[in-house]
Amino acid sequence: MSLLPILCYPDPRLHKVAKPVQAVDARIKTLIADMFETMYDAKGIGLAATQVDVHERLIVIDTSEQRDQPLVLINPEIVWTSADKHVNEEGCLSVPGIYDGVERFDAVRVSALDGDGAARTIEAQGMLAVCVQHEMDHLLGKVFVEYLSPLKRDRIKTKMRKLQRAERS
Ligand code: K2U
Ligand code: ZN
Repeated sequence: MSLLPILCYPDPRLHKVAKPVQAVDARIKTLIADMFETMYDAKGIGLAATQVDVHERLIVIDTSEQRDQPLVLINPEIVWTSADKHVNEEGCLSVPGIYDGVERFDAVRVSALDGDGAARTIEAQGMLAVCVQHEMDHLLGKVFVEYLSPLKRDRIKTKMRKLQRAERS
């Protein structure tokens, strides 16, 4: 398994729209393993393929306390959303050190293929529901800071560019 580099905002590749996975083959299974290694190493609870510069509809998630309940969503589609929404504080491995409130559905139902290519439907509430919505935005080329005001977003872009310049020097 390998650690994969995570794209950092405002990298334009984060805004590419992912295409459906055509086959759950050896390439995809290796990518799934590498994405989990990368997510756990980065202390994340979710990671979308877009964030590692692979523009296919694939998400890995583990919201468990023990970090032992991996969830793979291939070609995920939200098929139901709750009536209620709430604002939750979100972060993103592609926007390190930035946290802010985003309104999401309290619960969602998602149909997807699992890591073996079998069709599944999952009901998500709480943090899992937030994470699923956050990751599915990534597959559409959307980063959570785009829900914030233009002023906040510009300040974040400036801060990220400074961080990246410092890392290069
Ligand atoms: O970058 C990512 O897509 C991983 C996200 C997933 C996530 C975002 C918002 C809310 C829940 C999950 C995070 O960066 S993982 C880091 C994290 C961990 C716990 C709570 C919030 C953020
Ligand atoms: Zn993110």
